[in-house]
Amino acid sequence: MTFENLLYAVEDGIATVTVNRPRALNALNEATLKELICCFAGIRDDDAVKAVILTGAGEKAFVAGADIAEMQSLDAVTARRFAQLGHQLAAAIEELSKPVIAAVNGFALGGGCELSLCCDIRLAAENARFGQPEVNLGVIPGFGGTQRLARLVGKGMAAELIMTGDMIDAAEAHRIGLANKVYPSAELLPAARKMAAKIASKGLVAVSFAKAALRDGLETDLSRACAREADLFGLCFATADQKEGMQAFLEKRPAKFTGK
Ligand code: CO8
Repeated sequence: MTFENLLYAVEDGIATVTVNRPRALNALNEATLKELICCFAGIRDDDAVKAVILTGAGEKAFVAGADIAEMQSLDAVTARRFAQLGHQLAAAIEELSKPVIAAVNGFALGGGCELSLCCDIRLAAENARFGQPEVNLGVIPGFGGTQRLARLVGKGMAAELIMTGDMIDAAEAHRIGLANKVYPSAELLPAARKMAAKIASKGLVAVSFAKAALRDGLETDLSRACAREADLFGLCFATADQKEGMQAFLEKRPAKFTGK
């Protein structure tokens, strides 16, 4: 797959998607959002891809938000459509059966922070900065920030970030649970690849069911969520990977998963 505003590479079953507009700190314009949606559809359909890393080009930014120059002239109708495009991308990432790791290599602001929130795991470089600065522009987060940030770090912390527009550094993001781990910049992508490879070595049907249970469970009450988990747990027993995983344990050897 080739794109104007993205770099795309697959190595050893791990796809790396790099938002590539460094001159605008990788800000998301409409064209880039459409390319990301198209890219994740391709990833969904490519059996060779087992895990995904999402990052930004250059040393300064993951994604510094939606493209303010492009957004400036939107009206109520076109702004809603733009936000819906963001939600379409969020759904493509969250409904993907493969794990997606955000490697946050600098500014993750506004739509950039929200993009990282759609990913399953966020790893941050020491120079990462997270924030929802929309109030500084007279708007609110429009790509799920008010919802996903509150679900991840709690309503009070989300309210503080969204209402003050303050940026936080990687250490603080880690402290509040927004970043899973923090690495020196040069170690971020190798660490993301290592984690992606580790997940890709597991039973991938189980990994996708775990992703679905986590995602769907947070959308509903505890008893329905546990029922969903039980359904998916049961379905695991229809897979070859369950048989291989348990057999391998009992035979004291590493499992050879096939993703079936
Ligand atoms: N949009 C467009 N251009 C941007 C953006 C952006 N979000 N961020 C940076 N740029 C551009 C700058 O205009 C500048 O361009 P130029 O060189 O042509 O003047 C270039 O990138 C470099 O930026 P700076 O010179 O400003 O670099 P600094 O190191 O001085 O500052 C900052 C870095 C602090 C990141 C600063 O650029 C900044 O504050 N950027 C804006 C951050 C922001 O407010 N983001 C939120 C945008 S609103 C949003 O995301 C709402 C999402 C809701 C809907 C989304 C649907 C998908």
